[in-house]
Amino acid sequence: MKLSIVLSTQSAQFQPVTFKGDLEVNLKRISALGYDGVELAIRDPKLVSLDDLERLTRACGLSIPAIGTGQAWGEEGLSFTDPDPQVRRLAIERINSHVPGGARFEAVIIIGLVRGIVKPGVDPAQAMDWLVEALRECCLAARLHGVRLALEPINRFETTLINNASEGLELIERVGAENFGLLLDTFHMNIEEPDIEASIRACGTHIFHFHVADSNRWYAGAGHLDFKAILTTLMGTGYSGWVSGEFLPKPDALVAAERNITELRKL
Ligand code: LER
Ligand code: MN
Repeated sequence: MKLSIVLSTQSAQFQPVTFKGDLEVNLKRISALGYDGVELAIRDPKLVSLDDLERLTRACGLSIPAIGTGQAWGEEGLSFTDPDPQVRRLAIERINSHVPGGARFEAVIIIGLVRGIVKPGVDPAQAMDWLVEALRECCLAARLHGVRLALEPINRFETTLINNASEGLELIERVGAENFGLLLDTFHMNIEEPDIEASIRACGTHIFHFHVADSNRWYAGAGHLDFKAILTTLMGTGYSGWVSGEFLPKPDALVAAERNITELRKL
């Protein structure tokens, strides 16, 4: 099982980004704990140097399996489903601007909250149409460079668009792109899925990336999720991707990261 953990390349409000702050120091810490990779949360690729990221991660022997993009929503309000066409255009361009990084690191580009929410006064069917259109455009741009996109079903308290695995699978059908799949996150699944293992099996080969946090969004082992059953089921689908820790830095980032990897390696 290839294990990674989320690291933000810049400061952000989103709480569960486990590591924030000095990139070099954090990469060294993550590598020393035994992680194989680091999932980078990048608000805007213009703010980072791919050369520097490659040099720094290589020096620590870390891969970059995925790039998180949600800060474009959290910090700037960009989304695929905003009623303002200019905002939708900027969101599409922002996601397309992650493609060079995705190609260089063979990283999946994550479509989390940048999909947006159904804003007041917007017809939900219209929001879905905007979402499908935007995803088709981004998938096409990414496909030319062999890059994959993964949409993350996110719980109802954070978005009204695509909360669970079955909605994710319907969206995959509608988008109809080979390089489009799902990112499943155990924290969201614990809220939304009637049966976590059954949903993992239903998503099967459409799973491009996987986030772990326990039921309380602390590290694996801190809550009541059965990670043995969850990860056995995931591997049973033939999944050969990454299991990436995205949890609250509690009691602090280092302790959480250390306890998470200890728990998961035990399985
Ligand atoms: C991001 O991966 C995530 O899980 C969301 O909760 C973002 O708000
Ligand atoms: Mn997540």
